[in-house]
Amino acid sequence: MLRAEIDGINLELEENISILDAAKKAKINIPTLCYEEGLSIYGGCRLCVVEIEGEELLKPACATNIKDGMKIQTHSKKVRELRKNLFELIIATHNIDCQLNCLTCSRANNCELKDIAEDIGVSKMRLDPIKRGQSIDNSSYAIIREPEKCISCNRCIRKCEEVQGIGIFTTANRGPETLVTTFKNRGMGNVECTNCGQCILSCPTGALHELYQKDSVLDILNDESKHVVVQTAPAVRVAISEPFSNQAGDISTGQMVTALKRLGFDAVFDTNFAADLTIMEEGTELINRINNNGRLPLFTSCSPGWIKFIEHFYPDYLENLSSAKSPQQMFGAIAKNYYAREEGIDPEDIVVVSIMPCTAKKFESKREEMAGDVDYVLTTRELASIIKSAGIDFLNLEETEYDKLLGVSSGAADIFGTTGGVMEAALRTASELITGKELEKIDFDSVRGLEGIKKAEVDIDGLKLRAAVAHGLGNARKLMEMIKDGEEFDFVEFMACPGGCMGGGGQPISCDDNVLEKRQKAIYEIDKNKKLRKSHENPYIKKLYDEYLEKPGSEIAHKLLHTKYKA
Ligand code: HC1
Repeated sequence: MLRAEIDGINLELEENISILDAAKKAKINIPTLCYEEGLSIYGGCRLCVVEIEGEELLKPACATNIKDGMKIQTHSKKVRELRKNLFELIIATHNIDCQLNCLTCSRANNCELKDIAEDIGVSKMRLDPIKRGQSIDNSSYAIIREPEKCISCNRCIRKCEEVQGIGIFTTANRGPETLVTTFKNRGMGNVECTNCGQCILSCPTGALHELYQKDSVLDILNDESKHVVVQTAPAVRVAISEPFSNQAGDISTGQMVTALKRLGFDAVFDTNFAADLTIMEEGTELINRINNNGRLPLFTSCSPGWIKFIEHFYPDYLENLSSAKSPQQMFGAIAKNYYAREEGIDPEDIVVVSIMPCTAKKFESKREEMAGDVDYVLTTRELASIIKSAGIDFLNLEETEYDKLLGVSSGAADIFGTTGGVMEAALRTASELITGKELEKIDFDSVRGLEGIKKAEVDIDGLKLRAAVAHGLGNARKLMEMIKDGEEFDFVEFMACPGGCMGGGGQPISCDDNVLEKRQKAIYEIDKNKKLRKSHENPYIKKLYDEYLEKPGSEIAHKLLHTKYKA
């Protein structure tokens, strides 16, 4: 044990703890900018400097470990003055003419710079911002980069490289001219970006944000000739309230449906209905591949960031991907065909809008393999912003149920929103369809939790199904290497984002360190409280097959719900 004193508070601390972490234990906030929990220490911004007794130079708290007997001041006069000067320098290299641009900035409502300026006590800027003449990168269907707003904190670089295992960002130039850019400045749409949007969650300034489609959706809602239907992804309902309440883990399904109705959507449906449908199609494919010596392991195909990843880095394994489209795309196909027929609406007049926790879903909807199933994709953040600007008091809304035909789903569909959920949903259905018996225990604990790679062997009446789950592309790469090295599985769930979709790049940006745990708990809570907990028991899925699709894997199901990815 070490002993140290921080701001007059005596602490007993374990070895190898940074001053920053030790201060947190003493409930002392030290401002940081380039630091992010879970990423390597960069120590570039120096805003977290502290004064250590007996040392002349101030030291960065994130990069300096506690030594026994240390006496530290985190907010002395010397510290505060240096922080102020450093902050002004950082801001000068960041073309945030905040007075002009704040109103339209993507981080206007939760700006880290604004918070830090307040913490440090900056009241006026003495330096003029340096304009670097960088133009906006809008080469991607999912993510926009505004280099003039970048302060080179390198968090996007480290997130992309260390967590996602990709590394599309790099730095160019030196000193005040330093820039974060992509390889040969080619643009996000022309490098190996998977569109996962994890960089957006790390960017403190709004230099990275999704490609906005808010205005297009508002315009289409005003077009009387169109029948506009909306679908909401499993993970949106456990995060949409965060921008209103500043608190994670609340379930707001009913309020979200009410808000969408108030915004003027003609029908409010659930992606979860299509998640149940996915289980029927993907489960059938799995059983067929096992019974007919098909290519194994079967890989899930619902995460578009993961699809882009395998296309870029493991094209030899594309045949392992399930041919099932993602629930988002299946929903669009069913809305424009079955729903159109049932309601007597010309499919040309149906517009499908998705609300997704994911930036890559924007890209997915534009893929040529998807044939216009979905017209617009909004992130959870975009929906929150539309709700706010419509003056809707979200937290106090009454609850409404989804519209019926494509709005009823099982708990198995709800858990799609967390890592392990697709696997568990598939196991519930596959077990019962193979054995013809009701499962005694419906929860598959071995695929739950936030461990990066999970493995399980499930005994289905003598059939030993070897399953694996990976979330976050860094873990996906590790699991792919295990598979390349000969480790054998039958079915593998891959999700591009840490935590699965609940941690998607389109979710509200949270400062709660436990946000994923809280959202995950909420997802399992929804599942636990549902009467219907298995995809194959969804009566509206049965109706869809009886009246339209015939049976899982039928010719028409293949035409509408399946696709093939090319390298
Ligand atoms: Fe997901 Fe999916 S679960 S990919 O994580 O299969 O985005 O939430 O909508 O399509 O259902 C995302 C979430 C989502 C699809 C489903």
